[in-house]
Order: sequence, then structure tokens, then C-alpha cells
Amino acid sequence: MIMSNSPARRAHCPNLTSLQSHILKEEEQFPTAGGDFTWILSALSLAAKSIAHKVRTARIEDVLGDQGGAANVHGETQQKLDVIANDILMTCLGNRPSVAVVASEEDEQPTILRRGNQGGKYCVIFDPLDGSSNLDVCVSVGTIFSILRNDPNIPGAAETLQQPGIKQVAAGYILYGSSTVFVLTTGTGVYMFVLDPALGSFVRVGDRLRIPASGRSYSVNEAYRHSFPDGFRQYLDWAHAHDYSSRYIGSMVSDVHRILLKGGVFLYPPTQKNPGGKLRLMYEANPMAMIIEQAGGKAVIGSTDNPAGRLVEIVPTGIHQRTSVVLGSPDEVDRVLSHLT
Ligand code: P6P
Repeated sequence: MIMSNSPARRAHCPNLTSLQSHILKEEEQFPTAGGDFTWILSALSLAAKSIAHKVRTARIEDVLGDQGGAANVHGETQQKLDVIANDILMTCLGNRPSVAVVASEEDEQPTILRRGNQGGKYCVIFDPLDGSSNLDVCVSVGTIFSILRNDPNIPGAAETLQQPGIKQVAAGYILYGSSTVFVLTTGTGVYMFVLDPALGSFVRVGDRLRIPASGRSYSVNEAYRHSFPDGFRQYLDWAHAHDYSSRYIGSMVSDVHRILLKGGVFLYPPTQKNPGGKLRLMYEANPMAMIIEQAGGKAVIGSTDNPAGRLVEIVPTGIHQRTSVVLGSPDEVDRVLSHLT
């Protein structure tokens, strides 16, 4: 007997598509898929639940603050939770047989888990806890991830990872905010899931998200305005004259998530301190660019020599290289570019 899918029935259980069942349904579109990819996404889901718990109980468990003065490869002070989140992701991904190489903002070198001929089909690169300096003041932070195919013909782990963002097979982020939100794209649109604490599962709440074409809001750290290239200062003057609002949290996952849902533009221009931009190409800019482009937005470099170039077309020369970023609603990105070019 086919159960009726009545409005009354739907009212009691509107969101019962879990991340797991969504991934399995997506896998059906690829008859040759063997479930390897699904296993990786389920590992990320498990890690996200564990990190979410650690973030929400950090002050109780006394794991806030820095890691005893330790710094990461970028010379940035490591937070205790940076290391904890990194360890959780390494553990969850490490026991997935299809993962060849893992790389993290927190580790100078990639970790080779297995070679292509040992079944390692994919590489995963991530920022385990983006914006972690905000943790002590209870501001949202996030995990950003990018999944690439492993090319067994490329000998070195770092070289295997140095693929342009257009080669990503999946990308996304988990936002540890007022709720725990998992946003994912595998190249067929952007899907959003929220962790239901009562179920212990991520349940789907958004299908094929589309970013608003425009939005009168920009997100940039205006403290560095003096050292932005002239075009960015001209854009900001234009925005001020056209009643744009400014929203900047200082946690990329939070700022980009707001723009994905509400529209607007996120900017990290070149500065004197970071002439090539501050954000990391492989595990901040590229995954966010894939999400924004998949949702109908634009994600460009904003550099002096190639302002309108797509972020995902940059050919990396190092897994920790930085870039400037302009991404968001297509109309708003075009407005910024009209002042840069
Ligand atoms: P600033 C966090 O450290 C981060 O990498 C991104 O999450 C965020 O967008 C940016 O740096 C903030 O940088 O220079 O404004 O503090």
C-alpha cells in the first residue's frame, strides 16, 4: 500500500531528507559510482557533528584560547580548537579508504594516506576552523572543505593538490552559528542542511539555492581601506553614496553564508600587509567560489592585473597560497569590477 503523502502528514515531518540520504540519492546519478565519494561526505558530516559539540562546549571544557603560543604555517596564533578540529577531521577522513591525500591550513605539508594504486581516489583539503580567533567572544566560526580527484600520475602529494578550483568535485562549509549549517555542492547545485540535535542528523532545508542577483550590502574590513587599490576605495565611496549597508563579521564562512542567502558582495582586496590578498586559495577562496558560482553568483580575483579573472581558474603554485577575493551577487560583483577596470 502506498502511504499517502498528505499535507497533514507533511506538516508533521517536513524535513526528513538527511544529508546521508541526499548523498546516496545523488550517487544514483552516477551508475559507475562505488560509494567512495559518499563515504568521504559522510566522514565530513561526522566530523562536523563532533566539532560542533566541541565549539558549543568550549568554554565549559576550557578549550578556548590559544595553543600555548603555537603558530600555524602562516604565523597565525593557533587556537586550541584549531588543533582539536584538525585532529577530528584527520581522524574521520583518515579511515576512509578512498582518501589519498589530506591537507589542512594547520599543517605545512599534506598528509599522504594512501596512493592511487591503493584505492586513494580523492584528495581533501580544508580549513578546520575558519575564523577561530572569534571563538572566545562566541562569534560564528566554520569548517571549509574542498574535494579534488587524486591524479596517481602526479608523484608528489603537494603537486597532486595544486589543481585549479574548476577541478573540484565537491566543496562546502559547515557554519557553527545559531544553528549548525552544512552547505554542500557536488556540481549540481547548492544544498543546505541543518543539524537537528534531537535526531543527531543533518536534515535538508534548502535545495538548489540561488543567490539573489543583487543586494545593497558589502562585506569588507574597512580598517584597511587606506591600503586598498584606488578602484576599491572608489567603489566604497560609491556604495556609501548609494545607501549600501556594511556587514563584516571577520569570519569568512559567516560573511559568505549571509551573502549566499541575502545577496551582496564580499571583498578581501589586496592590501599593503597582504599585496596578493590574505585569504587562502585552496581551502577558503576556491570552495567558496564553487558554492557561489553554483548558486548563480560570481567569484573573481579582484587583483590589480586580473580583477575579473575567475578565482577557480587560478593555477595554484602552492597549497597555502593566498589570493584577493570579490564574490557574491552577480550584479554586485559587476558593480565592484566597474570601478576596478
Ligand atoms: P581580517 C579569518 O582569520 C579569515 O581567514 C577569514 O575567515 C576572514 O574573512 C578573514 O580572515 C578576516 O581577516 O584581516 O579582516 O581580520
